[in-house]
Amino acid sequence: MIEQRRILRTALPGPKSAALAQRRVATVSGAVSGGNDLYIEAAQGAILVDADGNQHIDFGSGIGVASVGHSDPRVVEAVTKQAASYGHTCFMVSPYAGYVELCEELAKRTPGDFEKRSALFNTGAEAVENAVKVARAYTGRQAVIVFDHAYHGRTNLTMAMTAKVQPYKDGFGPFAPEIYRMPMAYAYRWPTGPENCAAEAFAEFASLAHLQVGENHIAAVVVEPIQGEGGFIVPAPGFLKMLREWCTEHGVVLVADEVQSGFCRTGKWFAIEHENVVPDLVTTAKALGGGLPIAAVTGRADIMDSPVFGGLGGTFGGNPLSCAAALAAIETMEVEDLAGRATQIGELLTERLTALAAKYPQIGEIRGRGAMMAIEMVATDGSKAPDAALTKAVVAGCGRRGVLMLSCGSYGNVIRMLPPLVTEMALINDAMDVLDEAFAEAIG
Ligand code: PLZ
Repeated sequence: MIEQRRILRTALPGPKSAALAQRRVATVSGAVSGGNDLYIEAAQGAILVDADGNQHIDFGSGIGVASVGHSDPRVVEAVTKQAASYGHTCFMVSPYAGYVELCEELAKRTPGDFEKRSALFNTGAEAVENAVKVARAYTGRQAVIVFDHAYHGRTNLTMAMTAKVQPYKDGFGPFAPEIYRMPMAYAYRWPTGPENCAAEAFAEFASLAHLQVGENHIAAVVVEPIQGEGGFIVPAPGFLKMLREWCTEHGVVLVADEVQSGFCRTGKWFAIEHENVVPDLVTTAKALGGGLPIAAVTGRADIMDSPVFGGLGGTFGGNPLSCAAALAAIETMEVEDLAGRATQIGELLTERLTALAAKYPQIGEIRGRGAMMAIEMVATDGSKAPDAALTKAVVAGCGRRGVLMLSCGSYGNVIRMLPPLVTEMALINDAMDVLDEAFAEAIG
């Protein structure tokens, strides 16, 4: 058992981590993204133990994956058992129960009380790609609508769907065609004020869709119910509902990309439920696998069954180990009421962040839902100019003190908080104390 406590035994990074960082430079592509130089040797619950024995509080969860906590006992047991039994047969060749059982769970947990079907994949990007394939097959149309600040992945199609060029798309074109980007209802930065945001963003969307694309060419609208990499932007209330109604009116498939926001993270099984909106398709990954790679597209049976037989698949999609892990992770979410825990974490985070914002006017906005919370750093002159330098300094200051925080946002000025949903409140408080210290140090 790893004690759920932050412990610093060496300067960071310690000698073993530093040595690994050197070996990395000599062997890992310099283009692979990197955060810190702390090499992890063990992890449990909300604590990461590095190669030098330092214990860090994990506020990133491996980018929203470890919602059930690191090394969740149910996941460990299920994967160990599965590995000893068989590791891979390929569902398309020799099927097995785990795949079917996971599709049953997905049908049960995702929004909508209609008949559903799922297909399983390996990564979030692959799930998004397949949702687009399905929507195109179903509608016989090609165009796909995405939004400002969107992140959907790094494959060719999903790069086109992702908004930000640096670092995701730079030099990697040409990109897939028939992707159209529309304004996001980003209330904090909406020019005429947050109260007008949803209606005006939707009006602009509807106008652009009509004038520049044509409703009858649009296969899908793909939207993150809370934008992840783009800055934890919660669409202004009502915006998702307006999109839903518009999609229904025009026969367009509404895809909720819940890769980052799904599976209890926001205090409900899926973030879109907060807006009482039912999408036609949902893409999931990350937390679904409890640490193993797996992804899914789930939705209306008639839509999911519309591609030709054999049109969906892949060697590893729904690998037995990943299915076993996902079934165990879902059980933990249910039994431990992790949605309820996410709500509690969100309440404590909101309280602590509100106090910090009163102290540091650089915090322009606190936003998010449940255990998917963020703060946006801006200039203090009222201009809301993004302050990426301060963001970087605060994240680094947290890192030096043993709290792993992640930044995000189109302007790199958002600190996001994605602790495992099993994180004890004492650890949340400790991390918030550290965040306070890091702010004080960075501001000087
Ligand atoms: N859709 C909403 O958040 C992945 C990517 C980090 P994959 N987000 C983290 C990085 O720098 O690569 C994500 C997401 C949403 C799709 C994806 C893509 O999921 O499993 O990384 O392919």
